[in-house]
Amino acid sequence: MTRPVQAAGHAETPTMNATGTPPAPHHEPTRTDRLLAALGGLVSAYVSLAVADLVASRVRPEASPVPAVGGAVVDRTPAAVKEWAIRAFGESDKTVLQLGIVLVLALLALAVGLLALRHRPLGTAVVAAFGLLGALAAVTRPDSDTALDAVPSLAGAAAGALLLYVLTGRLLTPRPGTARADRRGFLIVAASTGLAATGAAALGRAAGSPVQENAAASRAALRLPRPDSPAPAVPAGAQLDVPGISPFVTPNHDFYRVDTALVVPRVDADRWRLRLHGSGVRAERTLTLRELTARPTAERDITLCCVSNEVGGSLVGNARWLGVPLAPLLREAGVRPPSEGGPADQLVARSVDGMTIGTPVEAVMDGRDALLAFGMNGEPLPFAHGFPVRMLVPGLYGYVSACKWIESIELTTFDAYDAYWVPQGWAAQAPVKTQSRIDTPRPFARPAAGTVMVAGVAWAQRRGIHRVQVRIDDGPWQDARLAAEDSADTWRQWVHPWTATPGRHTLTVRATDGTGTTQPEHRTGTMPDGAQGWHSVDVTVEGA
Ligand SMILES: Nc1nc2c(c(=O)[nH]1)N[C@H]1C(S)=C(S)[C@@H](COP(=O)(O)O)O[C@H]1N2
Ligand SMILES: [Mo]
Repeated sequence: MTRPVQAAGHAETPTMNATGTPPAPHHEPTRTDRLLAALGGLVSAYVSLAVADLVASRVRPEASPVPAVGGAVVDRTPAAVKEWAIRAFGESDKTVLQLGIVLVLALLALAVGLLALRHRPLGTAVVAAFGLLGALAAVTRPDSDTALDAVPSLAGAAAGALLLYVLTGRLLTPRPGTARADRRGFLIVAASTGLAATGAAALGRAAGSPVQENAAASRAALRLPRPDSPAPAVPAGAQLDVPGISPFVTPNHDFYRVDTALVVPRVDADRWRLRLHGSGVRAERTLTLRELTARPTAERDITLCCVSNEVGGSLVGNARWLGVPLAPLLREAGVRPPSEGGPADQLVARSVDGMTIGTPVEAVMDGRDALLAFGMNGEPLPFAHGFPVRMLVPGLYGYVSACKWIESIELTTFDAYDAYWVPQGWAAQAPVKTQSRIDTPRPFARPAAGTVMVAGVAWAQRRGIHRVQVRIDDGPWQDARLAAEDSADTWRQWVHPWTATPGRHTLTVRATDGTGTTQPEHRTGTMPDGAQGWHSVDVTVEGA
């Protein structure tokens, strides 16, 4: 490597360097050179990420540096910050995180570009170091099972480092016959590599990833079996005819999504296996999807909700799931619940991306419809919702029951093992709390005076909704009309026709569950085991 002429250097007298060629005459970098150097850092970083992404699409999309580093950041982020992110950005939280990472990288890239102008080998080495960091993040992700995952970051870093070295060289080498940097050479190299990387990335994306194509093909080929135990028909009166109310069945594309995956795992169903093992399992076994779907199947309507759902929040949905009852599968393998003397009180489900979710064995085996589900509203699970198989246990929040992309089930104890969210401060066991929500009118709506339909949904899975009441301002509680109940495991719509008078009003709702318990007034936050409290909405009724 030839030693570059120092930008702000002190080696004023030209000396022979290691290769014996005379060094180029010295010139001082101008402000424009420094600007270009920073730009060179940016272009190098961009090319580096594009190359890494292209290589990752061939190896494993999750091994791309931004999602890999993002995943490592997510896992090390304190729970309170994650809560805040979910609250502030909702389902865009992952996009925001990745944008944040790209922004930080861009700032670092500008700095590295400037550094390289002062010290070319050092600047280049910093790029290489970032590559190592990305590679380390990729291979230490829980879903990484091969050192190949380091390749995208390393390849990207190599490309980026080389480019930075070349670009900085243009700025340090005077244009022939002048004392000025070869800016034209710089711009030509920067523009052509930037364009080439963009083109390659676009081509790579258009070609698709072989890994993902197999998964998509396996999903397209999956024929859902007919349910041996069909869900009872949804009663006609379960869906109220009120504009603005949440539909009784949440369409798949509207179903909320909460998980830690920066790249949605796309599992090839043909290669998928579910391993069942652990304490009290007499016959450890591994099932293929074909073996699983060949078992007796059940179809059930189940409302799923997230522990991070605040009072009035939208992290809840209701779907018709098709799957295999989990309890008989466990019994066949020799598992008994603690109430029958079984040694394991916790079932730990692990997903292909390393998520772990701990569920009480007693709950799974107490007769409720705990499922290993592969169908959602009549189609194979969407990738974002856990294709090919996820768990569902009515009455428990998703983080303690609903493992997506499940790959193993281990029987253990709560004493012996903390699942993913538990060390972060969330409760190890978390039955769903009763919630009710006003869907319409929306907050700060301005309905006209007269009859206004106040309506929404309420849920208390396992217990069912017994009554919903609405209060206008500080008035008396009035019973809302309940839609027909589908099952105790599904949410229930309700409506209250309100004779609205002009002015500002506060509408409040509360529900009573099937055990006769009414939601408490006082609101609590979502940590550690779910929010509670009454939902209210402020509206201004327009005069006639
Ligand atoms: N593998 C995996 N499964 C997971 C999660 C996750 O992060 N990873 N999140 C859980 C949480 S917190 C919830 S609320 C539900 C959400 O399921 P959905 O995204 O299909 O609505 O999935 C659960 N299963
Ligand atoms: Mo959740």
